[in-house]
Amino acid sequence: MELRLVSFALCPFVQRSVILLREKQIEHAIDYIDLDDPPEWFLQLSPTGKVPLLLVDGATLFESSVILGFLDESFPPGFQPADTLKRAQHKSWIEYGSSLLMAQHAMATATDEEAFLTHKQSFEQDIARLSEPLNEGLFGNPDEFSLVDAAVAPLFMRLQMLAEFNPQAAVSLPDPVRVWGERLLQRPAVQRSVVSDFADRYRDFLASKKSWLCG
Ligand SMILES: N[C@@H](CCC(=O)N[C@@H](CS)C(=O)NCC(=O)O)C(=O)O
Repeated sequence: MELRLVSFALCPFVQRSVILLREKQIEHAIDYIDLDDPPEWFLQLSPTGKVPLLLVDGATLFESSVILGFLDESFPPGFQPADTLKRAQHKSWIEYGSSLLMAQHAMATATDEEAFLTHKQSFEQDIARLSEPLNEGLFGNPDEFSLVDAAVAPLFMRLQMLAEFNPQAAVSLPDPVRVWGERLLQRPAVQRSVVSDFADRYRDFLASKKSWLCG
């Protein structure tokens, strides 16, 4: 199977797939595009105009959660629970992870202090909801990797960087969530899932959006 991932270097949704590809050591190629000036071939292939796309022997997959499911089911070992209810619950939390990524982006790109603090407060409430499945053990043994891990690790990476850019961006996290994030950030597949100058590019990107945090 020939796999080509179409990426924008800063996209957390693409990063989910890279993490899984690296965890499973699946051979793949990555094509980076500029989302401010997307090439025509990309617009032809992507119905939503969004990355990631995964090109599989020329067929096109879109939506990060679908790509995660395809890669997991096609390349053993599988990282999803066998139990159908638990598997569906994992998918629910992956979707929740997507909404957290959007909320984090809104917080990071807020252009004044008041808007930033409003976004931060609601983000802290939203991310705290992850304590519930963690406390219930829904995501399994901490040493077992799951697709939920791949889906939320980009969130923790950006939270850590934002706090380094500006201490006011440090969000308070309930212990189970904080520990989960710290554990994920230690995984080699997560550390190697972004371009080498990611932090600089991310800060420049936020500055270009007139982010209050990086102004
Ligand atoms: N629901 C999509 C979200 C992907 C997404 O929002 N990608 C952003 C970059 S991080 C994008 O391509 N934006 C371009 C646009 O909205 O025109 C997924 O999970 O794959």
